[in-house]
Amino acid sequence: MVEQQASKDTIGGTGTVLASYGRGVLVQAAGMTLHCALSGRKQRIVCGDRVTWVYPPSADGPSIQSIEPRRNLIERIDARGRAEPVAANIDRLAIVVAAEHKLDLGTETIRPELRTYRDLHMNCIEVASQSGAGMDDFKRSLTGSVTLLVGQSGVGKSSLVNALTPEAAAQTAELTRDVEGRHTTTTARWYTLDANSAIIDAPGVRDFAPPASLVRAAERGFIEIHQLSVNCRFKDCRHMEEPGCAVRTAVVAQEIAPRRYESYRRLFRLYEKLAP
Ligand SMILES: Nc1nc2c(ncn2[C@@H]2O[C@H](COP(=O)(O)OP(=O)(O)OP(=O)(O)O)[C@@H](O)[C@H]2O)c(=O)[nH]1
Ligand SMILES: [Mg+2]
Ligand SMILES: [Zn+2]
Repeated sequence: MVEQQASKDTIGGTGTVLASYGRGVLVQAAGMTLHCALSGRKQRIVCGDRVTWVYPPSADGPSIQSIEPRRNLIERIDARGRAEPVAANIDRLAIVVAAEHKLDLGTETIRPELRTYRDLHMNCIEVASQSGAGMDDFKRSLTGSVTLLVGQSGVGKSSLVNALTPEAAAQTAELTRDVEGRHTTTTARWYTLDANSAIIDAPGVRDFAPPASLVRAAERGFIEIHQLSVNCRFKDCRHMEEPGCAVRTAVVAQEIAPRRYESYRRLFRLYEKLAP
């Protein structure tokens, strides 16, 4: 919304942050795209933030006045183990994985794994941005929410976004490209799909290193393990070697996919190693 009284007055309004570039942010406000200065702000502003901006007559351009409280904040852990904010106010994560290095031959090889996730009621969409296969399904799944794409570098997140919106295709070339000339995404970028839907393309992850402070959080990522943990004998069961562990019983009974349990164990050990 833009409130403008007269050209000599301060103008301003609210908007959504499309991208944050360190020195400034790109804001979508009432159909305009504004480059706003941060004017000495301490708090990091990220893609997806709702902000108010002002443009006083004496200023060189618009700047950010305030950030609205966030519903949530997605962070990644940088090489030094510090949390780095990526995007805020997200409704859903879409985890992008490439089947065998993007073989467009199909997803037969990973069907059994997809089955595991589908059984956990996670929506799995098989999609190829180059052939366009599955793109309609993908598009439909994005309707009515703000979706953040996450996944390893090079799996095709930006290619999916480019196939969805012409606006993205035009911008990718300038926003990306690393020293080796690869088109790798360097900052999260919001693309509006319609009045209620948006997709955010984010930089890929190369390694995953969870913050050591969140050891117990390993379990949270595995909904089936988390749900069963209430039946473990010990309230703080780690589901490793403890007696009376409902999780291990379920693995033996094949109610939990062994592969999922193995992933849990691997993650748990990684947390343990990182813990002070
Ligand atoms: N064969 C095939 N290649 C693809 C497909 N999608 C992407 N690629 C190629 O894979 C490479 C990496 O794709 P990107 O879309 O840049 O990957 P990304 O996930 O955005 O990577 P980061 O920005 O580094 O995280 C590009 O060379 C694409 O052309 C696909 O569906 N099939
Ligand atoms: Mg990318
Ligand atoms: Zn247990």
